[in-house]
Amino acid sequence: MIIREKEPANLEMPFRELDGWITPNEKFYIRAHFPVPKIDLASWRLKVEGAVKSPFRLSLDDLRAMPSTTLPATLECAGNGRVFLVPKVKGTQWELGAVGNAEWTGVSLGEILRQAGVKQNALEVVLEGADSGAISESPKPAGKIHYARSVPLGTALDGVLLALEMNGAPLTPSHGFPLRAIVPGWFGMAAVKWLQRLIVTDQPYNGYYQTVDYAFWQRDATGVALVPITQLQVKASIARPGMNEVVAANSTYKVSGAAWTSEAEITRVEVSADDGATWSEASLGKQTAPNCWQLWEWDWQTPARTGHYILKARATDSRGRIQAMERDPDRGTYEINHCLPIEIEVR
Ligand SMILES: Nc1nc2c(c(=O)[nH]1)N[C@H]1C(S)=C(S)[C@@H](COP(=O)(O)O)O[C@H]1N2
Ligand SMILES: [Mo]
Repeated sequence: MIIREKEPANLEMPFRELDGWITPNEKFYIRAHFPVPKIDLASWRLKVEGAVKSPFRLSLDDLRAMPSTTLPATLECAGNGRVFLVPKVKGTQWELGAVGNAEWTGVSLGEILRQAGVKQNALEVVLEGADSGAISESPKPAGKIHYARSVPLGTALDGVLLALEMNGAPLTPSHGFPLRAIVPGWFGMAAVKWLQRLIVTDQPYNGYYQTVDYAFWQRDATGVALVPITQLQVKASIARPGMNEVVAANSTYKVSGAAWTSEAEITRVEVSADDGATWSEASLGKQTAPNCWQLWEWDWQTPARTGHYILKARATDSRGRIQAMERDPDRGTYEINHCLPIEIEVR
């Protein structure tokens, strides 16, 4: 793993090593804002509170005794690919590997909310982690805060898994043991780890990681407004060749990678070996599932002429959304899904 930060651990998978639809746990990127919280399992409870008829607490055994669901989902950090932004921006300088696809097992959040009885005026559910710390950059609240994020009630009732396991093994401390949220089709920041509290609110939640961080400028008929980052954006990413790789001239090179989107399927991946002048269609891997990436590959007849080349990949989804060639500056330091240039050397 590539170490982006030692403490808290922020680790990236060398994306060149992508070699299967499921990312093994030890290769799955780790993103954390604060150190892994110490959790005493004997006293740990998931608290369910706020705009509910009967607030309650669940122990780990209670959760394990509930009906369980297993589903695969792709998680991508909203800052994945940040190293490509020009000019350079602040934030973890992820290359391509802050993304992975895993099978998650746990309890549906909807089931828990139905047990608590959501009140008529409920609007959102705040997912709060047990980790906390002080923010260093302004604007910032004073003192320590917990990592927290919200989802709209509709998503909470139907589209969130509270996961106990990742690829058939209990979550590791870095990935959120004992319990984390998985919001399929959303960027990673919604997948709150070390869950300790679910708070049903009757107001929009304006927490730090919802408004100051993990937000972008959205333009519509009313003008421009800062809104929370939510769903994954259509994107194809090149695993091989890797950045600055040397490729043999006059040969066949299997260019490969993965592509993903949200609430749609990837219908097409194209690859360009001449910085976007011409495109060829890649073949898509057979394994797919909703809100999961799809692998793809393309046989490149490498040129006879040696030198510097730029590869790009471009995905299209079943809703007709095509990956943009140019960066949308309103996305700030997040949602880096324009076609990224992979510079290589043909020798
Ligand atoms: N409690 C808590 N949950 C969190 C975070 C965090 O810092 N604290 N980071 C989020 C971000 S930004 C991402 S991309 C994912 C990463 O999940 P992973 O480390 O299991 O890959 O966790 C999310 N959940
Ligand atoms: Mo993230």
